[in-house]
Amino acid sequence: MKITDVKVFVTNPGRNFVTVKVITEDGTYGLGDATLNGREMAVHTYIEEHVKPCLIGRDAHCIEDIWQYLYMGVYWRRGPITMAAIAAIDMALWDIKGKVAGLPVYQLLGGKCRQGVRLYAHANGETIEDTLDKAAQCIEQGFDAIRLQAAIPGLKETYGVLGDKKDYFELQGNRPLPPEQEWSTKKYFKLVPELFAQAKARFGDDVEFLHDTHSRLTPIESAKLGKLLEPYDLLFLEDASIAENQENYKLIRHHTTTPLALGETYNTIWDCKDLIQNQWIDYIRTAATHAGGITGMKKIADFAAIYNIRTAPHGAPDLSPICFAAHMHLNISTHNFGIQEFVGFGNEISQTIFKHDMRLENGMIIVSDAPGLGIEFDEVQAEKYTYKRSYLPVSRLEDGTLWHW
Ligand code: GCO
Ligand code: MG
Repeated sequence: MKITDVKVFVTNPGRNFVTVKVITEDGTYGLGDATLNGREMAVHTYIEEHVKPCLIGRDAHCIEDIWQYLYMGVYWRRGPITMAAIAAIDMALWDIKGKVAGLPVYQLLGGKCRQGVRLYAHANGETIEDTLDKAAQCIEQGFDAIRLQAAIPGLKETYGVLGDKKDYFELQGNRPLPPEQEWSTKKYFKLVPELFAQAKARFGDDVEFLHDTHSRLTPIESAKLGKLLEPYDLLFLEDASIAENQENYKLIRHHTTTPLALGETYNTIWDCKDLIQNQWIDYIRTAATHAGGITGMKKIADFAAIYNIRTAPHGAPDLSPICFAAHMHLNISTHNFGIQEFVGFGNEISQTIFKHDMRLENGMIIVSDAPGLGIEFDEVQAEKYTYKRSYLPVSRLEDGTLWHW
């Protein structure tokens, strides 16, 4: 079943998404997500110039071989741009295989391990009280796992809170140059243990809480935070410290029993190898779009399973609904799946471009039974909303030193 064309679209229904369509000789096509926040056009060019010409004429059924051809066969392995390109092609090929078989992709991955996919929602606010009121709304909607982020008093903008923006699309969609935010570990420590103390006092044990430090702390500071949060029994603490040096987590791990999660920026199994085989983390958060698609994610999940580490795929608004659909097929069929991050199905315009029949029920997603990934992309509608350059923020300490964002 020969590949006859590969198309790449960059659309901006409020924020940028890179979508890939692989078309075969009988007209069957598959869709993939290649969105790389703030570097969208680099992936677009990579696919157009360096991937598409090599795929025309290849057999769309040879998913693993094409994955290896684009990974091992390129000499310049790994990296976010290469891996986002591979990811999108890989998702599209799984979509095609499912459509040809007449089966949803999760059936090709081994079938259902559970009835639905457990989610964690986001609650964020300008104050602790505001954040907890948002958490109460999530509980009313049926969620029993909630990530809490509150604005840090005295700092210019805080990661994970909306400020005066109405949603994540408005927050992240239109920043033609990187905005600057401030960081102070001292001010952060004044807020965060108190946030979780109040959450526990207000909601008790029925809800599980999570938190994303977004890599702002040094390893010993992360260890301290983990210890301070132990009484509140977090489901996990995410990205406490950066782990380019994976050994950072050895130190954190030895000081705290707060479960640790990491990996949303990782591109391959090699980025998390030491973390997994030393059991320094509890949840691996790679995303299909950034870690080589369904094929890449499956390799990581199976490796993690040996060490009792569960998956918790990244679910930020900068991953398109195609990635989310791919995650659903993985999550429902992966035995060591833990939990999926969820921030809604996108804004109204985005929902007219990406169409699917995934259902949200009681804090869980009921996965589509449509053949393939079960998602459609309206090209005509997408073309109305053209690419707009937009960047993630950068972070500085109060004295101006550049810091991890
Ligand atoms: C999360 C992430 C996001 C990232 C974003 C960057 O846990 O959802 O940390 O908020 O910052 O995906 O592009
Ligand atoms: Mg995160």
